[in-house]
Amino acid sequence: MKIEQKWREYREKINNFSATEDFTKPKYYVLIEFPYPSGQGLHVGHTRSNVAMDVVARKRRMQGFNVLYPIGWDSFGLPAENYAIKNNIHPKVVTEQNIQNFKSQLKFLGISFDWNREINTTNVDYYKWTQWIFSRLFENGLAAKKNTRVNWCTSCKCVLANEEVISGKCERCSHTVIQKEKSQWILKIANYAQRLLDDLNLVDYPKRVRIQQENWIGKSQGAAIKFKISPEISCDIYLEVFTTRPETIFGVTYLVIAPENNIINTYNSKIKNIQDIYKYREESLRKNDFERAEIAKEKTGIEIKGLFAINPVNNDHIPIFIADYVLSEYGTGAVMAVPAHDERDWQFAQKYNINIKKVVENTQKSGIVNDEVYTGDGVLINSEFLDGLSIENARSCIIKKLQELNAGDFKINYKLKDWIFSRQRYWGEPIPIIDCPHCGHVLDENLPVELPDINNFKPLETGESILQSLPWSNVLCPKCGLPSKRETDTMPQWAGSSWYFLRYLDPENAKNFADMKKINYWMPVDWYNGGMEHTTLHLLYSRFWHKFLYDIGAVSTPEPYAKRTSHGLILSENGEKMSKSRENVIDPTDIVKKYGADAFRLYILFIGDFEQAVLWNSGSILGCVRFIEKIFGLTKILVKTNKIRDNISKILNITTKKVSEDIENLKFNTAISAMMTFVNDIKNTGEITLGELDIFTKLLGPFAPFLVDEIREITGLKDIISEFWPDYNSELINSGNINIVLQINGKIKSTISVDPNTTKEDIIKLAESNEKISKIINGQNIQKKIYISKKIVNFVINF
Ligand code: ANZ
Ligand code: ZN
Repeated sequence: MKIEQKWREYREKINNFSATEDFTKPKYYVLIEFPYPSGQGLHVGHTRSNVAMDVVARKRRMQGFNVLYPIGWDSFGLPAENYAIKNNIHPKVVTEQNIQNFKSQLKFLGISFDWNREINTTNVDYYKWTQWIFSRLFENGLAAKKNTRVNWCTSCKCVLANEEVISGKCERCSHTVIQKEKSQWILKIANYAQRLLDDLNLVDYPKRVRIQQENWIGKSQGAAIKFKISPEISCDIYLEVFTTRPETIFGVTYLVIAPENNIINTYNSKIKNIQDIYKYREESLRKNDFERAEIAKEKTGIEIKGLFAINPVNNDHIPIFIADYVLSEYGTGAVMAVPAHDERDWQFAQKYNINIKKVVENTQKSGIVNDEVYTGDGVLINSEFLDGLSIENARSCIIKKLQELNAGDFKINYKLKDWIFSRQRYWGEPIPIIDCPHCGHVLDENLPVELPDINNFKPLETGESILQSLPWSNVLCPKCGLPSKRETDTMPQWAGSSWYFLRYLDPENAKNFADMKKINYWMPVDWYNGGMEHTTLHLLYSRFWHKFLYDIGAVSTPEPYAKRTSHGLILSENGEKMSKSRENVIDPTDIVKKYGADAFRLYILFIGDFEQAVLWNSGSILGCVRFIEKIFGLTKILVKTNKIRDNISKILNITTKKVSEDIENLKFNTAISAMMTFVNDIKNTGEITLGELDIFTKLLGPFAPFLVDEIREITGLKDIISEFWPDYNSELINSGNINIVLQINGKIKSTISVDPNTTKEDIIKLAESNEKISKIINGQNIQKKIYISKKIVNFVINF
């Protein structure tokens, strides 16, 4: 431990991990999600990403890159504010204490961050630029105030974004979320939906991340169709529906509108059962979208008596219902119901005894399924001019017809909604807008708009921020001078993290958020690792802001992150999520004090596949402690020659290749086992040469930096900082190997090259995992595996 402290101080003093401003060097930008400095401190789960990316950063430095691996604090947000309210202490003070705590924890672990670029979203010098970006969004029409139904947390007294509502509950406090009508700032992220989708082709994201982004954006292609309403009160009033199945229009037997639909108010004098309708509407407004859209739930609704709709293609008169399974915010908030071919409509029609008209025939088993809903492929029936057409052909045909009739057109719809951007809380960036009775919303160009220093942060009973009650909010309009009111909503926590990776490039810049030369050099981020829980919120928001900055020429790349990876959670020993309330949090500092930072680092990487969730196991760390002792033991059998022995050369090359590749593929655990194998092999020979130790410690350096610094010093090897990552010789790795032919049912499919000492079991395993073979045998019934010694593996399969 003393050794570690010595090297910790040494590295800090000579500043080895700062990125340089030498823009002639190739660059590499490694990023982790900057932490929210919570009062609970860092737990072992948080460190998985930091340590893993530290290995990457250290390897890249040895590969000759100018590496940027920065750290900062995402420090606005509710927990600090709630704590402040409860304990009567300024959130700024709480936040500062938490940061100091996190900082010492991270330094203890020996993460090679560039501490000279530390940022903090609650610093005025930082949030000035968050406000600046908001101002540009406002100028470009992408920020506006809008009356919307919002998710309202009854406990936090705060608006939540859709992404912050989990199964109808507040993500933070788990209290019930209700719907409330409120005037809110929104950012028009939906305008960027298509580009956020398209540009996934420009980046290297894991499949699971990509799919989550695509689903969240939720693109649907179909048609918007207008149905006339009778009796008509005005020829411009239609019910417009959005459908992904326009070809089923002859099967429409009713329309359904969301309870919020305006038609009800417009026609209230014509509706015979208006009182019942109002009652139903009131009841459904109490539910949130999550409850309403639940597929399993029994559908409810009520017919609007006195009105009917007219099908534009055959002039059928059809009833109109209101039902809360139709969401007002999706599509047009109205649905043409085709009970024969849509599950929900079918349930609804059964319940309310509505006609079911079949228009698609299942050509595979025609005539069999008559009274069940059919959602599959087939040909059109009962549909006049569409009869006999395939679904695809019928779709283009009907849209043409609707266009002719002026009753409909192609339509693309996205599930991605605009981003509700205001919070009625104190501890956030003030929105730099002044509301003037004469000029409307006017930008306050005098940035930063600072949060006033106060000592009571409790929101008002009305749910508004305390800022509204302060003299601070009374200003004169910058345009006309009339007494006006400042915007007292603040930004959500997602604001500061939507652009932080840009501030790292130039954290002190007072004229710009970052200098363009630096942006040109450093962007995009080369490798960004973070949690799966951030793939729909933070990743999408920050991509949106970056694209906007790109559009106004403020950054040089359309995408912020070239490559994204994601780590699995570290769970407590009994499989629960670690949290203070469960009292199962493991503090890395305790482990480091007991076993050392290197042992901790090795263990957190060795614990299991980086991309999968794993259970923490305090006992297993001893294996890593013993590995470190073994490595120290090598210095006792050291032979002072730079030579690499012939019988060691091959295993050293194999280890180098394995460690080099495994780091790139996030297989830190198998990289460490390869190094363990190497150490055992070396021990068996009874000695190690200085040349061998040199290469081995270079491989180990990114994983266990303190140990390596010490060993290299006492054995007279050069400081690893000035050394390069070792190369390997592929020819040597394969030399002396034998080729094994892989067959399936006696036919040659591939070959593998193996060491002649490999066991039969291992050879069969290698054969099974061979790319060509595994593709064929996957999911098949293997009857026999035949091994002909040192020559052939043959899989016998009954296809
Ligand atoms: C007629 C139809 C026939 C439909 C059929 C489906 C099957 P996605 O894929 O999610 O975009 N829909 C439209 N707006 C809705 C709303 N506000 N609330 C609830 N449901 C709504 O789904 C689009 C389909 O969901 C649309 O296509 C519509 O029903 C329904 F055999 O129209 B469909
Ligand atoms: Zn004015």
